[in-house]
Amino acid sequence: MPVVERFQFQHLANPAGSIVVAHGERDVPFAIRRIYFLYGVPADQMRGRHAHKTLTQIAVCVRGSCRFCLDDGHERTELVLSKPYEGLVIRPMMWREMSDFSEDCVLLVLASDAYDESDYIRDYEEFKNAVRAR
Ligand code: T46
Repeated sequence: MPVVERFQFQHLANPAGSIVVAHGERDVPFAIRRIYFLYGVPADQMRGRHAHKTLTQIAVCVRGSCRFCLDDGHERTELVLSKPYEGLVIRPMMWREMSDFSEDCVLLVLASDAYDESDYIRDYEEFKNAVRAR
């Protein structure tokens, strides 16, 4: 799997404005079991700093922008999300860090499962060891 996997939402634009649409299991490659969004994140804050064992997610900045750093244990890549119709697929066992949130940033996340703290790996060394053990 590539480290960076983008997701194009269906984008219906006309002079009256735009609509962005996604159907779970049809467009999005999983059943959407949860959505959440981050907003009001101060510009000097970093979030994430973890990987998930099984969760798959798609993150999209529906307003503003933020920087993602993705790390699969072998390769680390950075990118900026800034388009409300361009998502980022984050597969299991991908370390992520989010930073440089714009003041108006709203980061929407579609998730394949319910919140479960036991699915998180929050220690980078533990993450690297888990990747090595695969
Ligand atoms: C991810 C990135 C992109 C819940 O109780 N339920 C939830 O559904 C979520 C997402 C979080 N929480 C609690 C757990 C923590 O006590 O909210 C607190 C902050 O969560 P966390 O530090 O994990 O937030 P981020 O912004 O570092 O990470 C979040 C998601 O947790 C994570 O899955 O991939 O956004």
